[in-house]
Amino acid sequence: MEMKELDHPILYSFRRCPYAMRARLSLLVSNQRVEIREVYLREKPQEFLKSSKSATVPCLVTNQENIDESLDIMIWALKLNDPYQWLKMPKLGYDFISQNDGPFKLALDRTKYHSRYPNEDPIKNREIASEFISELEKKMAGSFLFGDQPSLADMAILPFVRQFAFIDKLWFDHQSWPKVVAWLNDFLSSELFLNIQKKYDRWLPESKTIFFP
Ligand SMILES: N[C@@H](CCC(=O)N[C@@H](CS)C(=O)NCC(=O)O)C(=O)O
Repeated sequence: MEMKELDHPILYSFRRCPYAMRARLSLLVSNQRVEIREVYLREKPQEFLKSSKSATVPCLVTNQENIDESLDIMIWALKLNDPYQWLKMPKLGYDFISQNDGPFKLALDRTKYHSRYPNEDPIKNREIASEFISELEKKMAGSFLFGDQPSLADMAILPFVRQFAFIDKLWFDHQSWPKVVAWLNDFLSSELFLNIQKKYDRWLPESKTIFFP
């Protein structure tokens, strides 16, 4: 099959997905322009399904490869251009990301979507998720995990902490993790976050091209 050369990579994205958020954060900060295609997960377009092995967003299609994991998209973009040195972080940052993507996300889903997990106790799962937040609180070295500048770990984890916090924001804000609360609130009001959360119409094959950033 003949493949058309792309002028820009294509990002299949979904506004509210925390994995897609972190991909957009890195693409924005590294200023890697992509064609953004907003996918509705309930009605995934054929073009997306042909590109994404896992049928999950985000998925980045370049002329060389299809990158189907959000963390790999972050690293791909930052290796091209990392103006704020997000990649410069201690190994512990990668451990935090693994904990986030593994046990924390598992417990978060079992808290937030508890009706999908009738055999799971949402309170117990909220406690498990809270242990991770408490660990972040302990390690918070400044206004970010490793000091006063954000790293890959901050940006890879914040969209998930946001999702956990918004299950019950009042409850979240009243737990004994003030540094995490400030870290999240600063992120939510940042230019960076506002710029990755612009709304796009659902992509259809006949849609006109929309670039991000
Ligand atoms: N490991 C993937 C996971 C991405 C993921 O699970 N995305 C969700 C949306 S937040 C998804 O696309 N789910 C497929 C579906 O709901 O059909 C990554 O990091 O990119």
